[in-house]
Amino acid sequence: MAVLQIATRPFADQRPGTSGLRKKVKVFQQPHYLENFVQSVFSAIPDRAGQTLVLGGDGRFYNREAIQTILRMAAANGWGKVIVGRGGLFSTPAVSTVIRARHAHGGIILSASHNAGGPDHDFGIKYNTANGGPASEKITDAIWAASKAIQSYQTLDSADVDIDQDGEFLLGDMCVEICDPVVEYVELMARIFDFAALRRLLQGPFRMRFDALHAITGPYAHEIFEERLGAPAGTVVNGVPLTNFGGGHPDPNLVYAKPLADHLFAEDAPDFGAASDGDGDRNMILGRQFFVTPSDSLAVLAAHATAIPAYRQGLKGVARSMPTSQAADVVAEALGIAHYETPTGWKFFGNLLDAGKITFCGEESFGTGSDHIREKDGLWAVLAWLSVIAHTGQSVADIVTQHWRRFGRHYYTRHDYEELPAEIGEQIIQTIIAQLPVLPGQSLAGRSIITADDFTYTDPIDGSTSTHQGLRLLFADGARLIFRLSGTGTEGATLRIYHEYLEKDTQRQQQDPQRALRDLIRLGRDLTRIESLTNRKTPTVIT
Ligand code: VG1
Ligand code: CO
Repeated sequence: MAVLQIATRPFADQRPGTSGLRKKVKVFQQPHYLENFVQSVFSAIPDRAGQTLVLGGDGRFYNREAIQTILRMAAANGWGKVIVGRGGLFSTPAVSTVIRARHAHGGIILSASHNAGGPDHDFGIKYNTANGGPASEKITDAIWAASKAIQSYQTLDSADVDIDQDGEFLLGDMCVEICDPVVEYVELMARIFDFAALRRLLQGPFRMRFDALHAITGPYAHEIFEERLGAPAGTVVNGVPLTNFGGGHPDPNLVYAKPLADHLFAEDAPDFGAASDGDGDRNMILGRQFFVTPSDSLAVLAAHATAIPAYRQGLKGVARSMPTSQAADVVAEALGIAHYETPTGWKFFGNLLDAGKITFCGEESFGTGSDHIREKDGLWAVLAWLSVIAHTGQSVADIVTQHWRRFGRHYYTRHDYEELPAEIGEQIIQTIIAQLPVLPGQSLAGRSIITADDFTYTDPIDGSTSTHQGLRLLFADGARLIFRLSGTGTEGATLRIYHEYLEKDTQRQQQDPQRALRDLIRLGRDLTRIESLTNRKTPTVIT
């Protein structure tokens, strides 16, 4: 089979965002667009010859076509072997698992995660390195640089291969292995958790529902909850992955996973509900008539970590992304372990995990995980919660309210304004940046501001610095108001406003967060002038 050198020209918009390159499917379908980006990824990995690559995606529209293109290009670019999940499928946590288990050099994940799928929606591509985690900014910058200079790409003159049968075959000089995408991941979960104890829980009167939102976790959840843990058939709903996720947003929050939320808030609700996102790395946790914020979830799991066999020795430390509430910090201080604050995006946890500084980490955006892999992991979080429930014998609501009584409640809410005109998004951020110097010392929303800055992070392991990671207003009482533009959207700009304060008074821990945070919410609206600039009276999504 001949290697072809195809001439091309750079596209100006191939800069990876918070988590890889995400664009409309139509953008990816332009001639050479996917190929240019894949070649730029390969060019950023000069030592790839003869190495192993893991490849798979969340099954969204264009997944199968992209797999064929990438296989041909991988063969032409000298990779030794590519391990592909059967049908071209792999969840993000499973890719991370397989990279580590098989000592692969890296992996390519095809997903736009929580963004909608289908011919008119989103596609995405992300590169992970040998530790199983998202490529560092150094590598994504190299990919971006390569994409701006590209003149040609290499591919193979070959027919499509069969990705639906397990086995190994040669494509040019490269070995292709098609494997079960579920097995290795499930084995890892069985090593971390006490499956016998979870089986006892799920085979008793305890009832749960897992909503896979027609995304990638369906096959994994069926195998874990129904096959291995013996939960009744029907525990997993929407468990068949569809290329358009059944027309919804595969985003596990109260807005996009509303049917699950409604089910858990109904009269005869089950004890526990959970959902995951398009690529399986996010999680939403619900109890009967109870929603657990992701920030609280990280803190609760940290406080109860020793209930899980793999963490019985305790945690080395915990980390959270900057906009995530400080609930986990309070637990870390009580446990006498270190805590870290990183910018948004899982790639920033990689060095801390690799260096053994932290065991658990999480983000407010429904991401929780541990050092078992280098990605956030939706089903891991669900199994962790089930372990805490099995261990304590308590309901989700009791576990969380007791946690608040002990550590205080971090009232928290995030307001998203999606699909703003890009220049308005930029204008809002610049307006706040202009005010940063005069804000400290002022008293606003009934509290005094002590710091107002644009968050800069210096990685404690390699000393690298990341700037412009979000605007922070820090108040004297520990409250925070944070502003960022999303780095994963594909349409205009998405403004995220994060609000938080700590309530230690146990008599005042049962309020509606929107009410408890109303002064900060109003201040956020005023400072952004969102209503007068955009005419939007309410956010698109409130979590
Ligand atoms: C969002 C979240 C961030 C998360 C990222 C990828 O990024 O806020 O916490 O790491 O999505 O998650 P942004 O830049 O839009 O705020 V996933 O599940 O979409 O890979
Ligand atoms: Co995701």
